[in-house]
Amino acid sequence: MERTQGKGTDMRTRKLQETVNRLWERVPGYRDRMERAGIVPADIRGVEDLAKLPFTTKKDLRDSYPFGLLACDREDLLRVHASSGTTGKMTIVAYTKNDLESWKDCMASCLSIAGVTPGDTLQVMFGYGLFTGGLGFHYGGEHLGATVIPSGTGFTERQVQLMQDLGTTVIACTPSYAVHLSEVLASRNANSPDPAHSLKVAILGAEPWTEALRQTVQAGLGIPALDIYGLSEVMGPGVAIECPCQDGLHLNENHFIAEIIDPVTGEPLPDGEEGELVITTLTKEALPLARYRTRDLTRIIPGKCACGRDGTRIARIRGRSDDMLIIKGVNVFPTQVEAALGRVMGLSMNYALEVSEHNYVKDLSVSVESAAGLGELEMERVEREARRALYEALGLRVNVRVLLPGSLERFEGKAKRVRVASGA
Ligand code: DLL
Repeated sequence: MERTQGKGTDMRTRKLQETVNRLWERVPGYRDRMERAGIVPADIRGVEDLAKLPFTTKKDLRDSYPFGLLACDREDLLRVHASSGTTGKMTIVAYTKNDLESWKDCMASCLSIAGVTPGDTLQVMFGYGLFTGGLGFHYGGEHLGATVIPSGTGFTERQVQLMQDLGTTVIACTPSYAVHLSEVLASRNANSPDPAHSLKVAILGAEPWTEALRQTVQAGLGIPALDIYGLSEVMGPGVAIECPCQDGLHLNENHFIAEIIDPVTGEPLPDGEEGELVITTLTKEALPLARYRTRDLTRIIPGKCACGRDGTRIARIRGRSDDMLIIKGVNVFPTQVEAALGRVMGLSMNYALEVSEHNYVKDLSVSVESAAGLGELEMERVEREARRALYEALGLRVNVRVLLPGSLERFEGKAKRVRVASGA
C-alpha cells in the first residue's frame, strides 16, 4: 500500500532539509549519529529519504539533560517545560520565540478543526506549569480569539461554578477527568440550572482512552468529545486532533511528519498497519527532532476523511509500547480492559488494574465501579459479565471486583490506572 508520507509538498521538503541542516550544524550528538549512519544532509532530498535518518529516542533526551540537544543559543530560549516520566530523570523541552509562535498556531488550528471559533469560551482544566497541557491550550485559545478561563486542574465544584456563571462553551481536560466531571454534574439537584447548558464540545487528551469512554462522556455531558494528541518532547498538545467526524486525528502537517514503524525492527510500515508512531518536526528551532520514537502505538488511516481533509490521519492511540502488560504470556493494554468493561451494562468507566506475582506467574486483577443504584443481585450479574467480557477480549482469566460508585481514586491530571504490587 502507498505510504502517506510520500505526499510531501515542496514546502515540507524545504522545511525538512532546514531541520536536518540545523541538527547537523548545531547538535553534535545528532551529527555523530548521522555520520555513523554514513549520511550527510544533502542525502535528504525529500520526505521519501526520511528513513535514512537515525532515530531519536527518549533516552537521547534524558542523556542530554538539560540542554544537550539544544539547536539554538541558550539566550534565545523563552520558555522551558518538562515531562516527568514514570521512570528516570525529567526531560526538559525548550522553546524559542518562533517555537512558541508555531505552537500557538498549531493549537489554534487544532481548536478550529474541533469547531472552536473566536468568541467561544474555553475552560482549560489541564495543569498549568511544567506540564504542557495548560499553557498549550491557553495560548492557542487566545490566539484563535476565544475567551480563555485558565482554571487548571481539580476543584471540581469551582469548575462547575465557572462553567455555569461564565457560559463555558468548550472544555479541555483529560478523558478520565471528563468522566469525573460528568458524574459531579449528574449528582446535582435535577431542579437546579444545568451548569453545562452552554457547552458545545469537549476536547480531551493526554492519556489513552477508548470509544467506550467517549460514549460515557458524551452521554454524561450531552456534547461531542474529541481526541487531541501531543507530547512535550515534540511540542505539547497540538500535534493532531479529531474533527467532528470522529474518524481519526488529523496531523498538523505544516509542523510534523508522521511515520509508523515496526517497534521491534524499526522498519517503516505501510499505511493501515499498527506500529510505533515516529515524528519528525519541521519548524522547531530550539529542539528539532528527527524521527523521534514516541512509543505510542497507532496506525495511519488511509484515504480521505469525510470532512474533506486529505492529509495524514492517525487512529486513536492504543497505548504506549511500555504500558503493555504481559500476563501469563498474553499481551494486555489497559485500553483493551477499558473497551471490554465498556461493553458491560451497569458498569462505570472508573477502573483500576493491579498486577501481582506468585511463583513467577503474573496475575491481573481489575477493580471497577458499578453504575449508581445497582442492587446486590445486579452487582453479581455485572461482575460475572465483566469477567466474561474480559475473558473474551483478552483470552485470559482475570480477577474482577465490582465496587460501589465512588470507591476508586479520581485523578485531576493523567489517570494512573495500573498498580504493580511489590514483587511483581
Ligand atoms: O500529554 C501533551 C498533551 C496535553 C496532549 C494535553 C493532549 C492534551 P506529555 O505529558 O509529554 O504531553 O505526554 C505525552 O501522553 O506520548 C502519549 O503516550 C500520551 N497522550 C497524549 N495525548 C494522548 C491521546 C502531553 N490523545 C504522552 N491519546 C504521549 C492517547 C495520549 N495518549
